[in-house]
Amino acid sequence: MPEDTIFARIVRGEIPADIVYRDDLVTAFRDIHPIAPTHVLIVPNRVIPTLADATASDEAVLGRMLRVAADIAAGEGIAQDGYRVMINCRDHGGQEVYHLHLHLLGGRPLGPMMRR
Ligand code: DGP
Repeated sequence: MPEDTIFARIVRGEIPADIVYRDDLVTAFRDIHPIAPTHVLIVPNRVIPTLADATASDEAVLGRMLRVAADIAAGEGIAQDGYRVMINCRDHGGQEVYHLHLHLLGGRPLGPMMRR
């Protein structure tokens, strides 16, 4: 069942995570394998497997994910220098966990977006 993703279990409090924010639509927690000093994942509380599965009825939660990313970046003290938000989608996007999530990365210069 899609409700049984690892991130759904974190949202439900069934497995531990370093939660930095939660509200009625989204939960944010630190990535278990950070690639930057700040590496936070922001996920919808209700499972949407990938960005490609999002519909018009998900616009509120998609917007909330971005707003919360900006608020967390401000709280982490990385907004002034800047940061990156990223969503990996499906196979070619390198998505590993099929529960939509936004990566918030910052705290050091992140370099160009991708290798050519
Ligand atoms: P992606 O490739 O976009 O699907 O990234 C998945 C991220 O999820 C990856 O950076 C590692 C992170 N992750 C996987 N399992 C767990 C977990 O159990 N807890 C936490 N906090 N992060 C996890």
